[in-house]
Amino acid sequence: MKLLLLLVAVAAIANGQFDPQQWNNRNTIVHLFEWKWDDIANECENFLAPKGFAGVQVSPVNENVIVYDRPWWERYQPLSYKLVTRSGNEKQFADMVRRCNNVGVRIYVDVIFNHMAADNSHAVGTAGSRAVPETKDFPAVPFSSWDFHPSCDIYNYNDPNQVRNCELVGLKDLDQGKEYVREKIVEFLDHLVELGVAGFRVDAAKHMWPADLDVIYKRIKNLNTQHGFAPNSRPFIVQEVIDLGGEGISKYEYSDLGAITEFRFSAEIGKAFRGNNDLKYLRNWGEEWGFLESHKALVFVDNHDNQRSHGGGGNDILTYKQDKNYKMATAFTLAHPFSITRIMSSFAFEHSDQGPPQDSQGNLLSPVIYSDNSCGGGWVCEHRWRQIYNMVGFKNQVRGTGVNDWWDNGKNQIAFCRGGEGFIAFNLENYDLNKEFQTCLPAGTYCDVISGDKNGSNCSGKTVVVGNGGKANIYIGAKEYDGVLAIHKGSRL
Ligand code: QV4
Ligand code: CA
Repeated sequence: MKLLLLLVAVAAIANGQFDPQQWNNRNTIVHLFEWKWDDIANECENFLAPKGFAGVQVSPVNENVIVYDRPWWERYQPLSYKLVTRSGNEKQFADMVRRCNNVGVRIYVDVIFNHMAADNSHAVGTAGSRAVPETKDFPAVPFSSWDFHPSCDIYNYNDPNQVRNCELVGLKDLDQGKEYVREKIVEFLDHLVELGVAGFRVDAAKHMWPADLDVIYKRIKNLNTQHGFAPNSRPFIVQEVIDLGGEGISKYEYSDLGAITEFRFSAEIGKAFRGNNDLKYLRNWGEEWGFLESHKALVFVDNHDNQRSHGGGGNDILTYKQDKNYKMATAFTLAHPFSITRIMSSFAFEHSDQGPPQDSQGNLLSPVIYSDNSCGGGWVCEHRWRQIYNMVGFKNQVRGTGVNDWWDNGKNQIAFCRGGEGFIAFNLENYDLNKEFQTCLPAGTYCDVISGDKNGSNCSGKTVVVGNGGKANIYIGAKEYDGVLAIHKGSRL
């Protein structure tokens, strides 16, 4: 018995990095791209917790180079591991993590330790207004030229040595094989764990050797029990490895170390909901599509790179700019049991370098929150779109069930149940969907959470009457504002 317990404990530790460490009634992460820490703390309390979000991925937290015109991507050029950025300082960061954890919303930090800042002729200063680094000299860590790989360009992504030991767009490439470098990285990650974060998105993981990452991950402290984590909990790790096939480095080299950003999911869901691949094929959505196993894949319709054509992904990626199709793709993502889901929350942009909403001094601006839940001030807040946050609630309601009673019209109308907990239908045809369905739900009247909100016994959108035996007539007009309808046990009136 003791041996068995020991084995179970060892297995839990070995697999801990795949566990997002969320409250057990919640399961979706939102990336609040470029938000300030104070605003995220408010958002956790006022919106994310009440709507059932499980966590937030935050923008990089450590000091970065300041680039002329303040593009968003300056934050991917670290100067040190001091917790000071345009989003806030260490005190504000710590306060945010505490307040979010208190209401059951976990914080995941985007950490960059493949590289430090590039020699950058555009850089105009630093957060601490020190000199722009022209050499491999980062005194605030400190790192010096000893700690980096010799400079070379990555021009052949089929050569793993080059991808891992040369400079990604000129960014000074740290040598994680060196003991001192590992120590500095682990110090940084441990600091964040002490402050109560639940895990990390590891930037540019593909550009580091799996064996080095393995050492680094294993050394990180257990999560902070004073923030509500169980003793011996391991930080969740999701590694940014873009593997769309056909390159020298595969996601499978990293998938035993931690979860992976599954970019194929993003490409395929975009293709389907743009109408470039029939929805009927989604019937076997999941591993059979070449995706990683469910518990190892972090999935998203778009991310901060591919929504603006950085890092590849092709023309199929859907973003907030194709709103009707985007909401449908997101609804499918959240209705389906496959994988760990992340919602993108963007700022509006016209061109790919454009920075987040900011004043003339470059200070970030807060989102303006309207009474209908939406937001403005240059922020898009996809996570505040009813069709999206209500699907976060749907996913929470149907957790633990599979897909059943799949139906399709042989093309672009599909519907399915999640156990006896929820039902969803999609219409991407240019003709109406009007049909009797098995909804798998008990008889009653339900509020469609896409077209409206349930408020007590009222529904501000369409209602669906489910008869004895679970049958209901479902109507989604081709010209309707949204091409999806979703009902679940929690939306019963
Ligand atoms: C320029 C030239 C280079 C030259 C260099 C010399 O283009 O050829 O070598 O100057 O100094 C910015 C500029 C880029 C500039 C570079 C260095 O856009 O033109 O190089 O700075 O000054 C983000 C942006 C990048 C940005 C970078 C650093 O996307 O445009 O570069 O931040 O500020 C691959 C990787 C994958 C990566 C993806 C974008 O495998 O890991 O490309 N994704 C992650 C992040 C991403 C981030 C980085 C990695 C780097 O998600 O947001 O890049 O941390 O697929
Ligand atoms: Ca590297």
